[in-house]
Amino acid sequence: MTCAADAARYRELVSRALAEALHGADIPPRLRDAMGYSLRGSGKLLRPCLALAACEMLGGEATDALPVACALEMIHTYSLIHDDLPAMDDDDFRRGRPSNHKVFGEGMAILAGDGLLSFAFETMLDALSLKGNDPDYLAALRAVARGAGIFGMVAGQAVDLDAAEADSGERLDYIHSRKTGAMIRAAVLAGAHIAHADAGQIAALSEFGSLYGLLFQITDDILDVEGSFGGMGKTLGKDQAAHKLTYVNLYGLETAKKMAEEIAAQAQVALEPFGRPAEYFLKLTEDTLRRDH
Ligand code: GRG
Repeated sequence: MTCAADAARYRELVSRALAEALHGADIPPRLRDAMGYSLRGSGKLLRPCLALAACEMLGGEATDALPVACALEMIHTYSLIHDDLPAMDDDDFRRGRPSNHKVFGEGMAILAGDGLLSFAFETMLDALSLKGNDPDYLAALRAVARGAGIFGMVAGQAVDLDAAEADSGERLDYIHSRKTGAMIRAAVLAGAHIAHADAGQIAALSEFGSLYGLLFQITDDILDVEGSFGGMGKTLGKDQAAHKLTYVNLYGLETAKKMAEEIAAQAQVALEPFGRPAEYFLKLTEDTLRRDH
């Protein structure tokens, strides 16, 4: 099977499972609508795909990682809903449509995010229970919790909120390794744990996940300058205008592009221990370097 076919299969699996996740849930209809509006938007499903691909690369079944993959997308979606709020990044558009709070109001958008975060953990705990509390499955949950929480994405967002101006590369790395990188790394590690990865495989994939997360963020910063609304589905140029701490603002566009090339090469080296089965990740790294959305 080709990488593109794998990607399409992963997306199909995750989209279907996400559509079913809230179906018929006995919860307030407007809350369900607000959660579903963002969860079933036109996101790339990157984090779920990373988890499924890591699991399969190490000989596991993609379906075993599916609940965790869905949970990753729920957590990612909550973070986007909250990030778009006026108190945070104040964005009116996301994934090519009005942001959640523009449609449902700020209060309901906050609750939709809260609901998705809690539901993500409920989804993973139900799966853990079905797996007889398998310690590797538990390690996957822990990786997700760590990536999403106060040592990961929330920490990065907290520091970003206070960093108005582009100042140091150290602070930039702190923010992005947590705000964007931690969930990406967690997705790869979670899939690997579910496939019962050994310590060496976890170490190599931790390195790959960190490098790939950094590549994703640098290319996101580049696309904030060079991308289009049609491709990215959100307002662009805001970071530039606000002199936000981004790779482009700190190092300049050309240097940021060179950095992306170097990080992509390092990410591919980190995959060497896995040989041919790492083809999906090798191609993904290449595609991310050249991405326009
Ligand atoms: C609210 C705790 C909290 C955190 C918010 C994710 C995030 C942290 C903020 C979003 C803004 C941001 C960091 C953008 C840079 C990279 C990024 C995460 C882009 C969005 O992810 P994609 O491109 O989006 O995977 P889709 O829509 O495809 O899912």
